Amino acid sequence: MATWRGARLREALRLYVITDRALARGRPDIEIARAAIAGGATALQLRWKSGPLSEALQIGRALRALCREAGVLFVVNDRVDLALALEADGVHVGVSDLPVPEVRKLVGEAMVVGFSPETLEQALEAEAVGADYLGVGPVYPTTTKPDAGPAVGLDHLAQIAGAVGIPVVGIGGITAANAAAVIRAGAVGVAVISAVVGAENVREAARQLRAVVDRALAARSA
Ligand code: TZP
Ligand code: MG
Repeated sequence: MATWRGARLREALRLYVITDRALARGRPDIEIARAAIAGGATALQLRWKSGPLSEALQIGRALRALCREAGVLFVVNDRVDLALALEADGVHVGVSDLPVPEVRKLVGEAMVVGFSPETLEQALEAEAVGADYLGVGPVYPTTTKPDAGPAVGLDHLAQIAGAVGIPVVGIGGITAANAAAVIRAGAVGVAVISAVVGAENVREAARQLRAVVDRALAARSA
């Protein structure tokens, strides 16, 4: 398995698209993923919240193959067992999932471990115990994840991104209209569901977002 660390991981976190059946307008996850990758998605996360795991495994295998072929980081949300079964590149956990040290014990060193901290303290702790990247949000209000809590805002994101050495992606309510501000706050990329998965033209939505992120990153390093 190739190792996604350092600059390679930061590059892979530019446009992080997360699957969501409910928002996909009946289109299969694989179709959404193909279009998102064609538009410039650099990471894809399988987010499976309900339904049989056997089906998640089947869909995940197709997504896994697609991402491998395209050189896109493939991450599984919440489920370490599913990530291992799919030989995913990464697994992403939150404060209600298995703690990062336990996840690391299970997945080994090669797999990327992402974590969603709710506080600066949790962010620093996650870095200390070996998380590879952080997802911080919801940056803006979102209805996609009902239990995500109120928007944390750009200042919270900037505080965490400034305090840790690992890459941070912003998540929650991010669109092409507000993604540049997320990058200016210190994120290496944006994680999105509705802005891409819910778009009528998934490829074009991904292309626009990717262009905004690329431009903002280039301006930051100029
Ligand atoms: N975690 C924090 S906000 C969120 C998740 C999974 C939902 C992001 O979805 P959207 O549609 O991009 O706001
Ligand atoms: Mg989770």
